[in-house]
Amino acid sequence: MPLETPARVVQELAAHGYNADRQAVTLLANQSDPQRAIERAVETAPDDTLVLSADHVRAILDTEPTAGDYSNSTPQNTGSKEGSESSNTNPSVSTGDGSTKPQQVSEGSPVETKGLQDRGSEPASAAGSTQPTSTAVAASQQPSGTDDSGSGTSPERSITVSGDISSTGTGAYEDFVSVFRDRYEKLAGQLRGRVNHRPTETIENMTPGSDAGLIGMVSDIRTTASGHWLVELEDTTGTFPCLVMKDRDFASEALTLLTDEVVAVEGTLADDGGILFVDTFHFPDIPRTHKPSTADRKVEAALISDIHVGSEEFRADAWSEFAAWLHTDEADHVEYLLIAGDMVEGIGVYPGQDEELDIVDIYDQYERFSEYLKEVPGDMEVVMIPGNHDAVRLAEPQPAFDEELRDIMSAHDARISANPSTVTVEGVSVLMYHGVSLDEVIAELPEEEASYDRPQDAMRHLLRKRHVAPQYGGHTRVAPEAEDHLVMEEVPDIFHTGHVHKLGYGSYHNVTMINSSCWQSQTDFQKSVNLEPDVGYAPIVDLQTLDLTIRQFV
Ligand code: D5M
Ligand code: FE
Ligand code: ZN
Repeated sequence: MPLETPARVVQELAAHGYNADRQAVTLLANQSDPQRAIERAVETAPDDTLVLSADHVRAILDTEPTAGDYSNSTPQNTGSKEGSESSNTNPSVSTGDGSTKPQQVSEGSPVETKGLQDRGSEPASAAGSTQPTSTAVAASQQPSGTDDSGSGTSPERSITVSGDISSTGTGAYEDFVSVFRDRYEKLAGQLRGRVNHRPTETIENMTPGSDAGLIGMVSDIRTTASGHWLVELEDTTGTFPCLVMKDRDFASEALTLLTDEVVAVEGTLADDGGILFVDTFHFPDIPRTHKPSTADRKVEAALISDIHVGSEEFRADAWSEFAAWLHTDEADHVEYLLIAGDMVEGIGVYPGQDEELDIVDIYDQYERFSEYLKEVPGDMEVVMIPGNHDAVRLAEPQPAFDEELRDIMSAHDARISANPSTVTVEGVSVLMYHGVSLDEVIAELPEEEASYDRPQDAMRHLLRKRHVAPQYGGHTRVAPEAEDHLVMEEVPDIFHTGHVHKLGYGSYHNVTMINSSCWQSQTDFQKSVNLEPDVGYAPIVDLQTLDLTIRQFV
């Protein structure tokens, strides 16, 4: 394994049971033979050392005739550029100082003067108008792609879809163990290079009062009698209690935690060693340096969800207006249609649903949906994933529609994939996830952190946790699998969800977030839970610039 990057040096040291401070890691990574330098550093470390210091590394390098000259910080090998970059590119650390606030999207010159940063609760400033409302929001930086194709000679379309699972889970206890173990491994891997951490079993034996850090899955969160937060973190060696004092400026971070997410903490062990007083939280997070990819030509995608065909409240009028618009010159560049679940209303989804069904047979609902899909121009590329109203298992990840349903929906030759899936459209990666966990995030977090009026806030928390459905056992059903397919291993360029029937958009560390409203008026059930849906909006993304335009069709 090449060891030219700090992350790899950290891994190698961890394999020997050591951490090192950041400067020491950089010194080792800059060696022409990092492997040998690490071995020497480890061999000569004092017995009780857990963390290798830069001084120690310098001392052994000074006695090493072929080692680099550190008084002159010239990189020793080609890996050192990458090394020095990544040593200071910690993804955002949540210190409660506001550093993880969503990045404002106003940078890119909104067309309207309302100062659209991200989308709040007021859909359609032009509500009531029968014309489509158009609101452009620049949600990205400059495009990185270059248009060398010349206008009029469009390169071929390119689209790939990944994430389609063929379920391997048996539902056995071992599958739950392996899915959570895999989650821990994947997310701990994202945190390891950034935190000086030890396994919990080692921390239990450390000197009381010393500094310590650990990476764990949140197994419990409770308030103490005096109003502090006690967060129990679990890793593969045990659990350890971590106390967040209520008067610390980052204490509110504890309120954003969900059970089963993976975080890292650093702090000081109590005098009796049995608890860690937290000084900092670290989330897997999206690196601030993320640069979204863009298409090489002018091409657009419409991102929608929650069509609910078969419901009495399905808005056929709005749908047909949208489909008709797609045939107009204005929509010439809209070549892709991404649908993030709830194609149909389904049956037996909530109590009393049958009284509001227009079509009572689930297959007839898909037949009708297919007819509506045919209104869309035949040359559009369509991608569909299921939602909780669709006829696939509820537990996530939800597999793609089966053969019978694919046959019914074959009209458009649509790409049909699992929930969640990543679809890469002309280089732009879109993480499509129906969004059932948004209910959970909104229910668990304080109102100012996540609400139905601003689904993009809940989406931002999922991005920070690098997991689409962190909490197990509530609204979201997680399927036992060998692997956790719900971890965001790669940073998406666009995060597309639906489910809550509210329009919301924004940008977080240059990831464009879009929650795409619905095509169904308020149901009695939604009335009973006070849900006022946003109906008939189509967010359109320019894939070359990542600018977003919201159109309304009611
Ligand atoms: O979800 C539409 C919205 O309605 C979503 O935010 C959840 C909410 N909803 C749906 N079912 C329930 C139940 N049983 N309790 C509370 N809230 C709910 P959709 O998936 O389209 O039904
Ligand atoms: Fe829905
Ligand atoms: Zn839904």
